[in-house]
Amino acid sequence: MRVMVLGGDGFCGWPTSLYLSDRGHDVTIIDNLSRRKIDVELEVESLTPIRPVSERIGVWHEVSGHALGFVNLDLATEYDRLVAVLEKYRPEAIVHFAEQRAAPYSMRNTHTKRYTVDNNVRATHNLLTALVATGIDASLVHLGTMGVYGYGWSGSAPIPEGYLTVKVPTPDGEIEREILHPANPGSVYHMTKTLDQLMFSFYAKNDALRITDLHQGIVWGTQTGQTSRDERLINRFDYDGDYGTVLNRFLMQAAIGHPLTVHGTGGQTRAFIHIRDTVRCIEIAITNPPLAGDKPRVLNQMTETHRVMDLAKMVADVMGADIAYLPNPRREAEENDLAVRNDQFLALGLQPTTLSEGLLDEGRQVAARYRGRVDPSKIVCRSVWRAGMETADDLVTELPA
Ligand code: NAD
Ligand code: USQ
Repeated sequence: MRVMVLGGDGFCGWPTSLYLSDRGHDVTIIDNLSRRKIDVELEVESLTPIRPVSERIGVWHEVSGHALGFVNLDLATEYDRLVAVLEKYRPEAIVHFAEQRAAPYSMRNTHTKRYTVDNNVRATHNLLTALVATGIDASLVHLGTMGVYGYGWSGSAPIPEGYLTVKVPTPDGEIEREILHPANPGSVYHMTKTLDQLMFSFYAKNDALRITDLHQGIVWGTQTGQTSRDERLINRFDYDGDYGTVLNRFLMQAAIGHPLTVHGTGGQTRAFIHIRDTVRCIEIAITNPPLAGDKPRVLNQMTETHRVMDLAKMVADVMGADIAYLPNPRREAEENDLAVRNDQFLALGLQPTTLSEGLLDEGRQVAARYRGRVDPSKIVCRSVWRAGMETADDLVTELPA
C-alpha cells in the first residue's frame, strides 16, 4: 500500500515507518520536526542519540534497500501544501501520529496549552477537510489515547471499544442508543484527543470518510526489529519530566541509580503496550479499514494494565533501585481501577508482548549505554496542573558513578 505516516519522525512514528517499509509498503513520512524543536525549548535531549531525519532515511535505504519519502510540512498551518502533497502521493492509507502528545507539556503554561490545542485540533481538521476536498479515498488511522475515557469512571466495568449502549427515557418508554463513550479528559492534551473523536464522527457521517481511531495506552520499550539494525536508526527515548512516560522513566532511573519517581501513592492504574506491538497494530489497522459510511472504528490499543506502584516495585526488585514517593504534580485520582476490552485487536491476530524481565532488560541496556547523556535536573516532573501545586526538588544532582 502507499502509506503516509504523519508524525513519522517521532517515538511511535519512526519505528512504524520502518516496520511498514520493511513489510513492503511504500511509505512517505510527513513531519514538521516540532518534537525536535521542543527538545531545544526544554533544553533536554532524547536519551538515545537520534540522528537527523535525512541521515536516518539514508541509513534505512542502505540497510534495507527500501526508500522512504519525507516531506517537512506543518499540518496545522500549511493547508495548501498538505493538499498538494496528498494529490501528489495519492496515499491508500494515512497514519496520523502528528500531534503534541505530552500531558505535562500541555499543562506547563498558557502558551503550551494554546499550542497543544491549536496544533492538534487544526492538524486533524486540516487533514479531514483536505481528504474531502481532494476526494482521496485513503483510510485514515489516527492515534488516540486511552485517556479519552478517563481512568476509573466505570469502576471495575471494562471500558468498551469506543462506544457505549445507553437507554434514553422518552414519553413512549426507553429507547436504546449507541453513543461515543463519555469523554473524560485529564489534561489539555487528552482533551484534544476527545475533540478529534467528535471531528471523526462528523466526517465519517457527513462525508463517508473511512476512519479508525486507536485508543492507545502508554507505550514503553525503545527498539523494534528495524530500529535495532543500525545504531543510526535508533528510536528516541524520552526520560524528562514532560515527555518521559512512566515505565521507560523507571527503567532509565533504575539504570542510572536514581530513585524511582512515583507520583503520590502510585495507586494510579494505566494501560500499557510495547512499541513492538504498536507497530504491528498499525499494520493490522491499515489492512482492516472500515467501509465508507461506517461510523469510525475504535480499537483499544493496549495489552495490559498495571498500577504505577506495582511497576515501580517490579523494576526496583529486578534492578535494585529505591522508590521515592513524590508530591503528585497532576490533578488525577490517587487510586483507580482500570479494566479494558481489547477484543478487536486480539481477533485480528495481535499476539500481545507483555511485561517480562527480558524486555525490561532492553530498557536497562539502552539506559546504561547512554547514561552519560542524562541531565539529572530534567528528571523530576515540574509541570503542575494548577498554579501553586507542590513539586519535588531534584533527588540527585550528580549521577552516581
Ligand atoms: P512524538 O512527539 O514522539 O511524535 C509526534 C511527531 O509528530 C513528532 O515527530 C512531531 O514533530 C510531529 N508533529 C507534531 N505536530 C505536527 C504538525 N503540526 N505537523 C507535522 N508534524 C507534527 O509522539 P509519539 O510518542 O510518537 O506519539 C505519536 C502519537 O501517538 C501521538 O498522537 C500520541 O498522542 C499518540 N500516543 C502516544 C503514546 C505514547 O506513549 N507515546 C500513547 C498513546 C497515544
Ligand atoms: N507517573 C509517575 N511517575 C513518573 C511519571 C508518571 O508516577 O515519573 C504517573 C503519572 O502521574 C500518571 C501515570 O504515571 O498517573 C502515567 O503517566 P505518563 O506520563 O506515563 O502517561 P500519560 O501522561 O498518561 O501520557 C502518555 C503519553 C500520551 C498517551 C497516554 C496514554 O504521553 O501521549 O496518550 O500515555 S494513556 O495514559 O493511556 O492515556
